[in-house]
Amino acid sequence: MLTMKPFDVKQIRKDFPVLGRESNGHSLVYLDNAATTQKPIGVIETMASFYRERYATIHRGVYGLSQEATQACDDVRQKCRVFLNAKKSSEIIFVRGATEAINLVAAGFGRKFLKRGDEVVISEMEHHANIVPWQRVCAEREAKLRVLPMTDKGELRLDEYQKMLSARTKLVAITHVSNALGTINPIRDIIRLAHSAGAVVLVDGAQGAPHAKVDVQQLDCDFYCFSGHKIYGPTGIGVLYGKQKLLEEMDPYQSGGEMIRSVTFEETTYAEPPAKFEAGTPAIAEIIGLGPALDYLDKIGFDRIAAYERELLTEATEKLSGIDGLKIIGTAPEKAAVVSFVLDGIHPHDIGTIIDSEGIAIRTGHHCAQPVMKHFHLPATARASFAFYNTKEEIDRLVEGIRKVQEVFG
Ligand code: C6P
Repeated sequence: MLTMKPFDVKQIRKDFPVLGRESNGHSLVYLDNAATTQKPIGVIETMASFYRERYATIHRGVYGLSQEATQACDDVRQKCRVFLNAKKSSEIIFVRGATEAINLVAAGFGRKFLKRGDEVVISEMEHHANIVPWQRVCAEREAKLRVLPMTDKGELRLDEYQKMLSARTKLVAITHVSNALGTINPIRDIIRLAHSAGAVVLVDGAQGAPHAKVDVQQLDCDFYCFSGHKIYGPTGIGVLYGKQKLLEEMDPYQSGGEMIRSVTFEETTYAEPPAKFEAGTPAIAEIIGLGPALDYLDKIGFDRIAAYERELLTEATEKLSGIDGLKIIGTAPEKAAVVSFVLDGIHPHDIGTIIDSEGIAIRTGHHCAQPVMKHFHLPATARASFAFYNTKEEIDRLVEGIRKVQEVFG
């Protein structure tokens, strides 16, 4: 039997320089990983050395420096292909992040293929980035936006989903993991059912890709997207995976340099994917910085990441549940390491502010998921979201911090 190498979190933390700093006179406890993750030294140094020693534009230069930068970006596209197990690297589109990826599909697929009376299915637990682009394109195309409800535990109602799907359903856009609740959705089933109704599926992987191995061929999703900054890489870079055939059929998103084959004042023809969707000079240093982030995840391995994060989730859930007056929001059996909670009589913003004075960083608010807040009749929650560099001692610090908050409000 194969045994996993022990998970040495102390050693891992040494790779993330910021984790060694103080905040408000205490050692920093960073628990806002669903918003954005910290960067390993390899990412920081790769970007710095690119700017220091290797910086140039890509695709356009006949000179060596530019060719080197072009090769480095092509190598990262290839790494992204392997990361998602896409068939071809032309199915990997560089975007600014998950938000831009979803807008790209709403514009490039939605505007072109949605017709009056067609339906787009999203869910009640979507982030605004996977609601608003669909609302806008449905209004423009006179299509109907349908919302798959969830239970009070934060699980999608698959019974309702089956009833909702019909020949009118053109697209299903669902999050892999909820940012506000932590629920891991059964996306394989969701994709299979959508396909049997003839719909294409976009999976918002902003919170999924950082926590588990994604295999787009096995999932058979039509689109999958994620943000680099949530998987230990730079901001300003993300990935949209799309099936080659769909990318060829879709319209481009932005127009300008790089995305064309030929331009005259009478007519423009477009380049093949991925260039067709990558107008303008890309985020070169950020693309290059994404490479070592993917290497880092690969080195640790998603089996170990998932197992360790599950331990953190279990421990945090048990310890927080033991606090009188604390209620966890989002109690689905399949969860990523995200714990949203509220405290009796205390506004989440006060929780966030007071525990910040203890050096603990969590997010408070509606988490860009106002329909989730509405479901639970809440204005906001406090959210602790964990990464594989967090420790059980940090969970204890969070618990102590929450007890301090309760003391202040006595
Ligand atoms: N969620 C959070 O704190 P961008 O901003 O494009 O990198 O990612 C947008 C996005 C899309 N989908 C989901 C499920 C997300 O969680 C996010 C970003 C952050 O929860 C910022 S609101």
